[in-house]
Amino acid sequence: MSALIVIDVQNDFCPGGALAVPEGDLIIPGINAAMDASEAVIFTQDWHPAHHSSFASQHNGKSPYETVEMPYGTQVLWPDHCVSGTKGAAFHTDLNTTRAEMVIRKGFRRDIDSYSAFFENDHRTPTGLEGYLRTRGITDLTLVGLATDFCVAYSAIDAAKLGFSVTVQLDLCRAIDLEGSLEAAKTQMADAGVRLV
Ligand code: VGL
Ligand code: ZN
Repeated sequence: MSALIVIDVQNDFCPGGALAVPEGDLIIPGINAAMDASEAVIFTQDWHPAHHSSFASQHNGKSPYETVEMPYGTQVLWPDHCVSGTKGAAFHTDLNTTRAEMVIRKGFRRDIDSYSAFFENDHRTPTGLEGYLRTRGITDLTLVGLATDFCVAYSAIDAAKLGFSVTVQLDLCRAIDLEGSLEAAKTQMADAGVRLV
C-alpha cells in the first residue's frame, strides 16, 4: 500500500509567513491534485512551543540562519515560526485537508528540533509515524511539500533508512536553499536510495 506524505504546507512556510519558502504556495494546486490519486494521505505539521530552542530569538546575540551547537549536533537557528495554535502554524487555506487521514505534529519539545517526520533531530526520538505506517501496511511513500532541503529531505532519508520505498516529487516541493543546502540535500537523498522525480 502507498501513501502521499504532505510535509509542512503551513502559512509560515508560504509567502507572507515567518519563514517563507520562495514559491511555497505555488505547489498547493498540484498537491491537491496528487491527493486525489493517492491511496492514503498523511500530513505533517511543524508545531513548536513559543520559545522553542530552534528560534534565534532564544539565543543571545544570534540571528536567524546562524547556527549553534546543541547536545544533538549543529542546529540552524530560525525566525520564530509555526508556534502551536497560531495562524502561522495552520495549514495554508488553499490546501485541501479533507483527505488527511493522519496529521503528525513535530517539534513540540522545547529543547529539540524535529525536521524529519520520523525522528527528532537527535535521530533517535521517534515521532510514532513509523509504527502508524507499518500497522496500516503502508510500504511505499511519495513525499511532497516544504522545505525540500530540510523537512522533506530529512523525512525521505529516514524513511529510506527504515526500509520504505521512497519517492520525492521535486516539482511539488520548494526549498529554503541556504548556502547550497538544496544541492546537498538532493545528493544525500539519492545516496540514501530515495527516488527523485
Ligand atoms: C522546516 C525549518 C524549520 C521545514 C521546519 O519544514 O522544512 N524548516 N522548521
Ligand atoms: Zn520548525
